[in-house]
Amino acid sequence: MAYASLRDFVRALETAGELRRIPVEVDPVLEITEIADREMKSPGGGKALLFEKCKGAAFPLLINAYGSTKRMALALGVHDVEEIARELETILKAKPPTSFKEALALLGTALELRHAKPKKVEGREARVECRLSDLPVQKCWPGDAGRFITLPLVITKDPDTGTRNVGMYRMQVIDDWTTFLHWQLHKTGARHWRRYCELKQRMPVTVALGGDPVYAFCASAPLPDGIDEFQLAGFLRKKSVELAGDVPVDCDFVLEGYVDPAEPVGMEGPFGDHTGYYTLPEAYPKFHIERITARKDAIYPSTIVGVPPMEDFYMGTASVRIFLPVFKLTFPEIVDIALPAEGVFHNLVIVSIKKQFPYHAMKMMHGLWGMGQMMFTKIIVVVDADVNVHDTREVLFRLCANIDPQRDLIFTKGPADVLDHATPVMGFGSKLGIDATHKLSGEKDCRPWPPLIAMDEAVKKRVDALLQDLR
Ligand SMILES: Cc1cc2nc3c(=O)[nH]c(=O)nc-3n(C[C@H](O)[C@H](O)[C@H](O)COP(=O)(O)O)c2cc1C
Ligand SMILES: [Mn+2]
Repeated sequence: MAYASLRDFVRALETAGELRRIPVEVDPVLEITEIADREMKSPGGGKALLFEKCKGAAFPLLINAYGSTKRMALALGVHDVEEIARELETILKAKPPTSFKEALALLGTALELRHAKPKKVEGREARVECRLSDLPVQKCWPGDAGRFITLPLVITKDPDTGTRNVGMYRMQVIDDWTTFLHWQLHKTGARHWRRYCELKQRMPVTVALGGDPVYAFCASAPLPDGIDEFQLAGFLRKKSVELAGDVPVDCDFVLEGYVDPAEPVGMEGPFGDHTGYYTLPEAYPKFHIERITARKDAIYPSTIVGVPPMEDFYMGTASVRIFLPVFKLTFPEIVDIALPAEGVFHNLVIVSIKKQFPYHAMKMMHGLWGMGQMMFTKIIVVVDADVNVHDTREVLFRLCANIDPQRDLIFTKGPADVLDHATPVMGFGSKLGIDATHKLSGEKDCRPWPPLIAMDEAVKKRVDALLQDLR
């Protein structure tokens, strides 16, 4: 189902009892964070919050709109994100692709067939001109360098192929017409920018905010370079994204401008980040804005990141659920994957596998480290197929019971999340793989493996009946 606008989604949240309106004036400088953080940390992720009066700004602010399993599904127009995973699995099974990239390319083809390809249209909603200080951009945490736009759709193009990319890269406000663009080293926007630098050409950049909530989810999803996020959006909302230029017509705000490769980079940050720590200042380019327009009824979408659990956990989890069928094509041994909130995406991945041969767990680790943004994963724990990876207690029990540290741990190195402050060098670090599966006879240094204790099914049934009689 497609939402006609962000306002339309707000109505859906309200109908579902998932929205709390805040009618009193609240300051986007720190105060909204304190309220939103309490909400995000309340059981199940609390509710979405609509701040109707933001101090010093002309527009309302929506936050925590994705911050629960239910709201995340609602944003994607389904009851349960697993519906999308199943649909994707059916499409992929029709003509099994041989790689992750091919799988997504096939997805693209499937989308074209169902007319989910973006559609060019003329003009958009009546709009008003504005400047950045009209927007309720948050200063999130006390140590932040300033105000940061946290849910932007940063739209850029590959200068060689013209291929579009939509990435979610935070933007630190410098003044009314300038921001930083925080596209990290490994992201597609950064690759486009490096190419413009080589060509010594001015880089056109358009940033959109709001519109159908599906867009922001797609901008954050780990699609391979070359796959258009708006194509995925069309698939998810079962309706083509209507574009005026490269911007969905229903977006609430549109910021048009450029990055100049001739201009020296500046120091962006610090910023209270996903990691739960501040990221220290690093060099990033400046975005020069030439024009900002807004819908008359515009709502400014925002989020905060920080000590987990936060709203982005639900966005990341939805990505993993939706793309699990794609992972399984390359790795049919995978049963399930979990990225616990405490691991903030890249620190910890737990994967269960149907173990078929000696050292299978090691093959799984290397496979994951070689797949897209999974390359950033610091610790991978592999468990047997019967372990519920979402039950951290069960995982810890098996991990502690099944490993001989010397035998079952592997260390390696590779690209790391640039936000990880613990790595010795930015963007590069060591990795730990823990094989917590049962060991097979072909594996070195292990004795015959004992069975896990479990009661006979027949006895369980008899006892169920017995207890029923007693009640
Ligand atoms: C709330 C939020 C904020 C994010 N901020 C950034 C950021 O500032 N810089 C960045 O490189 N990635 C950031 N990300 C992650 C990227 O959006 C994500 O890696 C995405 O897949 C990148 O798309 P790309 O492969 O098209 O570059 C953020 C994600 C979320 C959910
Ligand atoms: Mn991309």
